[in-house]
Amino acid sequence: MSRRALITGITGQDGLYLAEHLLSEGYEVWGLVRGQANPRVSRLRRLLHDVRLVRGDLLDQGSLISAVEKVQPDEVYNLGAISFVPMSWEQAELTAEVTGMGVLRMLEAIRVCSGITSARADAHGQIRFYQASSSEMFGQVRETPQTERTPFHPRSPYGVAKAYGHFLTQNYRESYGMFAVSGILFNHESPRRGAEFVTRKITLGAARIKLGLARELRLGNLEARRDWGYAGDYVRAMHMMLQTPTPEDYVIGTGRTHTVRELVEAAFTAAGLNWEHHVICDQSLHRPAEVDLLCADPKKARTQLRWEPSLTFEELIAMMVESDLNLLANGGDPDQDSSWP
Ligand code: NDP
Ligand code: GDR
Repeated sequence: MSRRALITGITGQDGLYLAEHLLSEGYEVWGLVRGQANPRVSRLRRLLHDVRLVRGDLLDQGSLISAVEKVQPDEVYNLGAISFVPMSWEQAELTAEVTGMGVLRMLEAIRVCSGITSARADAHGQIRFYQASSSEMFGQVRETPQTERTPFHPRSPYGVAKAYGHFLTQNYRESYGMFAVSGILFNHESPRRGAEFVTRKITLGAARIKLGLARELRLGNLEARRDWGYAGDYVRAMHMMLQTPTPEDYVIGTGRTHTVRELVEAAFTAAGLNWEHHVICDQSLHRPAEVDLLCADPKKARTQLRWEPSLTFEELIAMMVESDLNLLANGGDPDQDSSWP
C-alpha cells in the first residue's frame, strides 16, 4: 500500500514542489486547502491532477482534527504560514496565529488523533511531522555560517512566530516522543515563487523591462545578504528528514551568500540589461528591522541525509529570468502563473 502524506500550504511554492516530489515517490498526496473560492486551489487542480484535497485552516483546530482523521496520514508536512516577512509587521497578530499557533494546532491534531497521552509514545505506527522552520529565526546573527546550534534572535513578528513553532516541535518530540522535526530552511526560490519576494520581483522586473512593459524597478535594501537556493532541491530535503531512524532538526542551504545587489546584477545581465539604468532604491521598502546576513552551514544535512543542492545561484537566477521572459512574452499573468514550468 502506498504511503499517505498530508501537506498544509500545498498551494504555495514549496507545497507544489513537495506534492510533485511525493507523487513521484509513489505517495498518496493530500493537500489541506482553505477558503470558499481560493484561486490558488483552482491553479493547484490544474497543475496537479493526482492530489486529493481536504478542507481545513490552521486557524481552526477542529478542521485540522477532522482532516487528520479523514486522511489518516503517515506523514504530515506543515508548510502553511503567512510567509511574507513585511506583512508580519502589518498583521502581527494574524501572523502569530497562523505561523506560530498553527503549529500547535497541527501538532495537537496529530497527538489527539493518534491517542498520544503519555510522556513517551510508542514509536511504531506514529504519524511523522515536518515543520517548515526558517533561517529568519537566526535574525541578527552572532555567528556565521549558521548551524543547527546557532542561537536565535528573530527580527520580525514572522521570525518570532517561526521560533515558537520550532521550539514547540522540539517540545512535542521531547514531551510525547513524537517523530516531529524541523527543517531550518534558508531562502529558496523558483519560477513558482510569489511575485512579492525579492528574487521573483527582480526576475519579473528585468523581464518586463526587457520586453518594454516597464522602465524601472523599485527596490529596498540592496545590501542585505541571503543564501539563495532552488526550491525543488529543498523539498527533497524535507522528505529525507522524515525517512531517518531518529527525529532531528537540519539546516538546509547552499553555504554561499550574495547581496540583493548581486542578485539584481545577475538577473539583469541574464536579460541582457544594465541594472544601473533601471533600478531605483526606495526607502519606503526598507524594513523596520532588517536581517543583514544569512549563510547556511548545511554540513549535517550533507553528511547525514546525503542532501546536495543541484543548482548554483547563477543557474537559478538565469532559469527564473528565462521563465519570466517566456511567461510574459506569451501573455501569461504572473499572479495566475498559468504557464509555470
Ligand atoms: P508560500 O507563501 O508560497 O505559501 C504559503 C502557504 O500557506 C499557502 O499555500 C497558503 O495557502 C498557506 N496558508 C496561509 N494561511 C493559511 C491558513 N490560515 N491555514 C492553512 N494554510 C494557510 O510559502 P512557501 O511555499 O515559500 O513556504 C512554505 C513554508 O516554508 C512556509 O511556512 C514558509 O514560512 C516556510 N519557509 C519558506 C522559505 C522560502 O524561502 N520559501 C524558507 C524557510 C521557511 P492559501 O493559498 O490558502 O493562501
Ligand atoms: P525574506 O525574503 O524576507 O528573506 O524571507 P524576501 O525575498 O522578501 O527578502 C529578501 C531580502 O531582500 C531585501 N529586499 C526586498 N525584499 C522584497 N520582498 N522586496 C523588495 O523590494 C526588496 N528590496 C530589498 C529584503 O529587505 C530582504 O533583506 C523569505 C520568505 O520566504 C520567508 O518565508 C522565509 O522564511 C525566509 O525567506 C527564509
